[in-house]
Amino acid sequence: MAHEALIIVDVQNDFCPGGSLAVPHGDQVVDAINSWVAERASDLLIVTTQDAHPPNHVSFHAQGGPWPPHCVVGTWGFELHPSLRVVPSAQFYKGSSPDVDAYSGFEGRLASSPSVVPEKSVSLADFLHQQNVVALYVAGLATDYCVKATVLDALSLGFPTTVLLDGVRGVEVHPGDSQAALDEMARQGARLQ
Ligand code: VGL
Ligand code: ZN
Repeated sequence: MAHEALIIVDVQNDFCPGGSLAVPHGDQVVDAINSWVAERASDLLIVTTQDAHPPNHVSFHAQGGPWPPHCVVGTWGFELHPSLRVVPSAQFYKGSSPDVDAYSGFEGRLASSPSVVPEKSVSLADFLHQQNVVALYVAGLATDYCVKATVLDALSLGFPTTVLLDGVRGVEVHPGDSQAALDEMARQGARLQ
């Protein structure tokens, strides 16, 4: 049977206020996602993605990368926000190898534990195809990085894709980055809802 799926991108403690790479008002996406899911018909497939970095990840300042350490597997900051009230059908992890960064959820791999993510395990695209997913909704953090990359990959794979505007927030390293990201997603064919 054909399904629609919601991809919840990186709603992790480190991207919320109090975390090491806090997105302003990042925690506001949690209520928005909970409400949206509660109002949906039950045939919605839900998947989560998580940034799942080792302590020496290439994107961290100590390795010359652009970010403070964040979402290190095994830490509180890696965990999904505790108020997120969803039961995902599958959880995908990305950025697991020390020397490669990954913004898009489509670089994520299915694993039963985030500390062992086999490079050859099922990708998000494989999973969505196996489940006969025909359209996607995307919410989460951050609008101007991982949400944007995930949405652009979804569109290139041919999925009709809707961004839930209440359910996304951006880092805004430069003011206007989130709006520019949304404009780019729309230009590539995303529906903004
Ligand atoms: C992200 C910066 C670094 C994200 C991940 O989830 O948008 N941003 N790593
Ligand atoms: Zn990261």
